[in-house]
Amino acid sequence: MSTQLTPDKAGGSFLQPEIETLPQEQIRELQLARLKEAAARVYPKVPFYRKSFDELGVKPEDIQSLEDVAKLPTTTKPDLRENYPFDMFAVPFEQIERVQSTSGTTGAPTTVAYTHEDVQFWGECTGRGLAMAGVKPGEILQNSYGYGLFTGGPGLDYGAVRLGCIVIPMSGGNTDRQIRMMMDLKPVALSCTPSYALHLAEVFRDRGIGPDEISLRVGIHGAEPWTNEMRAQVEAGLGETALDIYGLTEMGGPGVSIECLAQGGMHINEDHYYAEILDPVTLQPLPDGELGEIAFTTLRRQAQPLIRYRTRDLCTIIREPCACGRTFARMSKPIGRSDDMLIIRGVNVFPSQIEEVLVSIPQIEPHYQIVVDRVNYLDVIEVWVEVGEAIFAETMGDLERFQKMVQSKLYGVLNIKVDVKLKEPKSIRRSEGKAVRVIDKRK
Ligand code: DLL
Repeated sequence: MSTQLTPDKAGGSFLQPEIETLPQEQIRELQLARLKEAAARVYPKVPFYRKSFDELGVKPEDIQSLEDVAKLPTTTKPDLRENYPFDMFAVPFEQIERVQSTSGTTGAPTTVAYTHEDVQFWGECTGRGLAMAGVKPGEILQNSYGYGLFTGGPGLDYGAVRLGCIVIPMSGGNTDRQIRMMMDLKPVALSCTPSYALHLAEVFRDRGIGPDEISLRVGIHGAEPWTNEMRAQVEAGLGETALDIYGLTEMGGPGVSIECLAQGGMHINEDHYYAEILDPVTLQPLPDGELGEIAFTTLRRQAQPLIRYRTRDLCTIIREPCACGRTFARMSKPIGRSDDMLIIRGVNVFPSQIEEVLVSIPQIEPHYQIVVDRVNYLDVIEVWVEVGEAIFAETMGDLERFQKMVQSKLYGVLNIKVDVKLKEPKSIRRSEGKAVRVIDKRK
């Protein structure tokens, strides 16, 4: 039996219109009821939460309004590491269906566990995302997020199953095979990181295949920060509408929030997640519209519920109605992570600010690397940028003038001197998953 979809007002569809268009007041009522349940679930079952609730002198019954969430303790990545691998579980092992994990490249890995129902809810969230992107039952999704411990591959896969579309479980890498499948099976949708989407676009271009010969209509790209300038390049290169998707392992993976075809921020699945923007220093909740760190409470998860998990991602919450007709609040593209912010000679620099400048210069390819070092006690920042074939063929003097121009554009935005190093076409390593943009040698 194929899933019945209802059109939204932006060209996509609602998977569950009765939930996705619920008036904000009713969403808040639902969230309060589920927040009370979540607090009541973790307090007796997770020793870490019993201890941290007790330390603050708060009991689950103290939650009488959504604002009372501020009385509850926050949870951080180090908390999860200390309780690795099993101590955050809130159900017996017999009820757990699977675990996924972070890569652990920056420390001990953190795991997330799912009951059968948690997995169904996960598919519901990503399935809504595919529907809002306009994918229909019977159409084909090429899923090029990594399968395995990373949540990207399985997360989108469960969404495709929920929606009833056809999934090609490509996983990441093996670009030749990706291209072959895309040309042969003609998927309408592609899911992968934005940096990998750009790489695919580049390979198509090198093989003389134009965007109009590619069957893609829509791309669902996330798992790393990317700018709207980068979005424009992906759209032009692949001939698709590129949408953003956000999530993190600790919250169960992709699908915490997803963009609709109105492309004005990502709708938070508010029936599953309660979002707050916190001041990263005082940890006080900030009003809607202000930039801060987004924290989430899982409202329905059984195996490993988390209360006020501090993501470190910096963004704003948008509550104005969206053109698509969804009532779920949206979050803006994260501008970066509070722990990714580079402090160069006292000046705060986000990699996304550098990306915005670089991608706006047509002669530069959208592949770059930021290298930070300390020389004679002074921070220095180099930005390696890859130039296109045309500019690479120019004279030394022209290249020098070009380099100065890039440098001064960066100075205009960042207010610090950046050393720009021009690199040959195709010399910067392409990513197959998440791109590593910053090498900080000071650490
Ligand atoms: O990246 C889950 C995911 C898979 C999301 C596929 C979207 C698509 P982690 O590996 O745990 O999980 O990394 C989570 O990645 O805290 C953000 O810093 C960053 N991130 C994820 N999505 C976005 C996005 C997956 N759309 C961390 N924009 C998060 C910016 C993102 N940053």
